[in-house]
Parts: sequence; structure tokens; C-alpha cells
Amino acid sequence: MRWFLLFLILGCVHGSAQLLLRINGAPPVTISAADLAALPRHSATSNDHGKHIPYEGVLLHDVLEKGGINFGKGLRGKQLSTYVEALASDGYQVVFALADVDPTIADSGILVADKRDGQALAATEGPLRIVVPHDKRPARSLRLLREIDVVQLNK
Ligand SMILES: Nc1nc2c(c(=O)[nH]1)N[C@H]1C(S)=C(S)[C@@H](COP(=O)(O)O)O[C@H]1N2
Ligand SMILES: [Mo]
Repeated sequence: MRWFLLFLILGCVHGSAQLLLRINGAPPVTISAADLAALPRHSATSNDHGKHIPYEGVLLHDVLEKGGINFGKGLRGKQLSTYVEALASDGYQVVFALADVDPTIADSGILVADKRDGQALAATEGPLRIVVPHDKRPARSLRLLREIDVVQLNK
């Protein structure tokens, strides 16, 4: 019973694989674990100081599309001065241009990953993290992903 409670508490602290998505200051919507599970799976390798680590998850592009970003036949106009900010539960933040996530412009393959080496992410980096496969240094591969904010600069 004591072990059961311990695992229950650890499970709650670690949290389920969900994230908040805020588009242009609107109240955030929750992208639930079920929403994520419904998206196509992709894999990518992160390059960590010469070590290649296999990750799996969903495309950041697909998460943003699910949240209402219309990529259409390719981004245009004000969408090209829009950025995507990823926020972690330790306060770390990184930004990408929305254009970097548009497959008609770049093959960035940026992932919202939930597995490393085929296993669920450890509490130190998950349950979700960003993986930027083509970066030479994993500085933008944000661990402990909590929220994504999409901000259009040119109103
Ligand atoms: N949440 C969070 N993510 C982060 C960081 C951080 O401090 N906090 N550091 C970044 C940097 S500088 C690097 S090099 C990588 C290291 O990833 P690793 O801890 O999986 O090796 O995480 C990146 N993601
Ligand atoms: Mo780093």
C-alpha cells in the first residue's frame, strides 16, 4: 500500500504527457495526452556532443496544426513574422520562427518527443521535450516542455 501511494505521488509529480498551447495571447488550450497519441509518430536523432540519441514523438508542426495554426499551402505574410516560444517547467525558454516549422520552407523535423531509446522520458527531461534534429548543439532541445506560445509580431 505504501509503495502504491509512493508510485501514485511520483506519477502525479512527473505529470501526464500534455502541454498548453497559447496562440496570440488567447487563453491556453490543453493538448492532451490523447490528442498527442492521435498524431502520426516520427523519430529523430539528437546530437549531444557527438552522442546520437534516438527520440520518438510527434512533429511540432502537427501539434501546432492541431492547435489551430493553418499552414495551408505554405505560410504567407504575417505568419512569416510569427514566432513559436517553448517554455519549460524549470523556466528555460527557446524560440523558433514559425517558418522553421513549415514543411514547405524547411525540413526542420522539430519533434515534441515522449520517448528516448524507446522508453518514456525520465522525470528529469519529460514527460515531453523538444528535439531539434539538425542542431549541432542541443541547446534548443528544451527539456520539461510545459507550454508553447505562438506570437505574431506584425499585428
Ligand atoms: N528545460 C531545459 N531544457 C534545456 C536546458 C535547460 O537548462 N533547461 N539546457 C539546454 C542545453 S544548453 C543543452 S546542451 C541540452 C542538454 O540536453 P540533455 O540534458 O538532454 O543532455 O538541453 C537543453 N535544454
Ligand atoms: Mo548546452
